Amino acid sequence: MKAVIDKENLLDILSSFLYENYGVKLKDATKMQLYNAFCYVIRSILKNKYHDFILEASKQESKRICYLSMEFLVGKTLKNNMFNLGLYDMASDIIKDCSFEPDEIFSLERDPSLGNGGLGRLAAAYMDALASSDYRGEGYSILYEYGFLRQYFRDGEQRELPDRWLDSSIYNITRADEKSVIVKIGGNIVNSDGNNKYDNYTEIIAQAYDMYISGYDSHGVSRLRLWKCASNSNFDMDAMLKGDFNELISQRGESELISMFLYPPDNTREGKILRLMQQYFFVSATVQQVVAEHYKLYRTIDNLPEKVAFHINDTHPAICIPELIRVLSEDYGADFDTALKLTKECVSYTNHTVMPEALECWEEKLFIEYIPRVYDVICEINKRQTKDIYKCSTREWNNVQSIGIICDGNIRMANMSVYCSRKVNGVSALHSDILKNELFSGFYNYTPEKFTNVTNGITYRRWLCQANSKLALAIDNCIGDGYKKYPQEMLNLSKHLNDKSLIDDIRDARHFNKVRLSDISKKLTGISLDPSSMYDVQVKRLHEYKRQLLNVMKIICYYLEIKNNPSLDIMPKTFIFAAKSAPSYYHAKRIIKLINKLSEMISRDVAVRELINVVFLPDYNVWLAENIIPAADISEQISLAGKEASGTGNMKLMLNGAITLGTYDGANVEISELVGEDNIYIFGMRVDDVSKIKDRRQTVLNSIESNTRLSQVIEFLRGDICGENFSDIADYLSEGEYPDPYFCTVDFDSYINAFRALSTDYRDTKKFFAKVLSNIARSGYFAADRAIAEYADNIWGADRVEF
Ligand code: 26Q
Repeated sequence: MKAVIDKENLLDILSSFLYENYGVKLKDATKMQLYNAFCYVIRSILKNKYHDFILEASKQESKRICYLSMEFLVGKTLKNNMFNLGLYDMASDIIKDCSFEPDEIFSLERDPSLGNGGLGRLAAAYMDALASSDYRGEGYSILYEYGFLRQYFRDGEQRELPDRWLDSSIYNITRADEKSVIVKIGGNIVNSDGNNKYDNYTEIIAQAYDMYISGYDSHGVSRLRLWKCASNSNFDMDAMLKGDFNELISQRGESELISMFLYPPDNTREGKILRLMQQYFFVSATVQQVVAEHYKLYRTIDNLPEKVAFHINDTHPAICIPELIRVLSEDYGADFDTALKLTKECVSYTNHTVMPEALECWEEKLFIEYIPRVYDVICEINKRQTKDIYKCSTREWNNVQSIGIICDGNIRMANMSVYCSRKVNGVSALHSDILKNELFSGFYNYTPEKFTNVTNGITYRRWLCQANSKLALAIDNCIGDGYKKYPQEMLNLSKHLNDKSLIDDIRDARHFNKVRLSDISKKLTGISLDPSSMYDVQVKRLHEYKRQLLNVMKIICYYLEIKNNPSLDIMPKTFIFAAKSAPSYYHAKRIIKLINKLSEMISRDVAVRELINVVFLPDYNVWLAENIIPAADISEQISLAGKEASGTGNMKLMLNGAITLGTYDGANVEISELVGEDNIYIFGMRVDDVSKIKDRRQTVLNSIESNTRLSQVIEFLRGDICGENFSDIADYLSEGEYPDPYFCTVDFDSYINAFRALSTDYRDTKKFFAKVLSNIARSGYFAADRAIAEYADNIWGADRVEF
């Protein structure tokens, strides 16, 4: 691809920036000065490119795709923007000429962790893909002052530190000065002379900050608008929240509380007022602004659905539905039914979870108190939905119970989102089927055409070309680099499954990445890794359903086997974990401690430590993922079937040539269909098997009783593991009314067998690397570019800006 500017030009701009700002020549610049100079260049190129793009998009009246998400886990952006602008090689040469390594410069940027995990990373991936495919994409979220927690361990336990990422110099978020919006919260609605009047409310100011994300080899640039809260002087947050929100209030002024920090999932249905305020704050600012801009341009709201799509990333921004109805009717004079109709044509909704405890519900009384106008709108929507249901005379009361919006004093956000959206999608084929047949079956009966699937995608250029440049080079040499723009071209690799020199290159790349990861591990934990061992990787949020515990049980089983039979001929293995737990998630935190203690125990045991190494890398984030994933041999995707909506780590690992060891869940199903059963190791119950289980407790107890290895593993947990006892986890697996709720014990045997088969196959290098190559060759499907094209065609009805 052609770079946006040539090298001479780039050198000129860098030099004059350095001279004007620091009085130094390029060659004498410090690391930080050089970093700032590159930030300046990239920022100004992005702004210009965005300006040109929007000019053209406006001429063509291209549809605005407004992607609303509480989270955007963008990762470091400098390298990505350089790469996408075609400046990466040029910049690397310049940096090297200045006697630095490119990564030394890129590492100066903080990793903005404005997200918890998969859902946030997906939103960021889609910003990149929208721009790369020349769609007019706009992300909307909150400029959190504190990102997701930073994790460290003390005596193996997770401890948390705040992530005050905005402190350090963030090069590419700039204030869009004139763009403030007023959001009104609290107060009450009084009826005087037959008219409703909103009174006694509190005004907060939403200030817009923008980040630009360049597409790859395209004209497109996405704009991510992050709202920051500032207060008017009459603001009394303390009173608003009535002491609900303790610690931080006392330490800080009240004004910026709303955009102060990102919530970790709390795994309970109990809502937090501050989180509700965050949701309303950013969707209200967004909706008000977008509609105002639309009206200014077209002088009508009738064509809003033609020109604007609002997409909600799970239900967290679902309040945009009643807010849009409110704005259209209160501010633009639409009657309620017209406003509802327009809203239903504008909004679409992606569901990311089927776990009942993660479905958002808010108590009615919170809405009445904090967002009374929104509450009134929801009541009206609810009335109309009930009427709709009764219009279809064959449906009965049961249905209202399952699909109703307001129920037992609660507002069910998922039901409102389905009822008011043009399209609803799940994030993998299996997950979308579960939505249709189980979670939203009541809705599916009425409006089957609303439901669709878009299997998730990843920014594969980041995960392959940037994170694993050695592998990318090997691929370039074999099939050219057209796949960087057209990911399906990766399929051409499948003609080279027996190409010895390609396989050697891939092995070399992997070895290089393994050494790189070992160095990082040494720095972070003091533990080096043996690059000639097999790297078995499980990296993702810590959650019971993801079953990190099952992986631990496998490791213990292995450990016991070696202890019993020291002469066993086993290939050395390194088990790598990285995962953050929500601070209040007791059980997840115990599993973290178990892994850390097991790691310590094994590393002290001379009889086994040459064969097994367990390491838990702290503070998992996008940067760490970029260093772990390219080094992996095995990708652990072992959730209980039916629980993982899709997974995206599974795709990143596949793209980097790791072999999946997984259950038939989420996007593992699609991976398995693409690569074929010879190139993946699937084990365990399927969704149907899980739902057929009648007596859950007895099934678990039978599994334990019938398997000696398994009972030994559970017994082992009751013993001393580096000064700690994990009987609570043993009990969790085997005692009480609901033992082992995610069926680790039931899938244990089949998991161990699959792992054995995989370990055996790993020893045959030729055979193994043919599998590696088959996986890489078929990973093009998981490009976010493909997912975005599906969203545009089947959900948003949006066209690319033409150039
Ligand atoms: C809820 C209430 C209060 C505070 C926080 C939350 C909250 C925050 C984040 C609830 C859920 C999330 C995140 C969910 C998530 O990341 N889901 C994952 O989405 C991925 C992208 O589609 C899928 O690949 C994963 O399977 C899914 O688990």
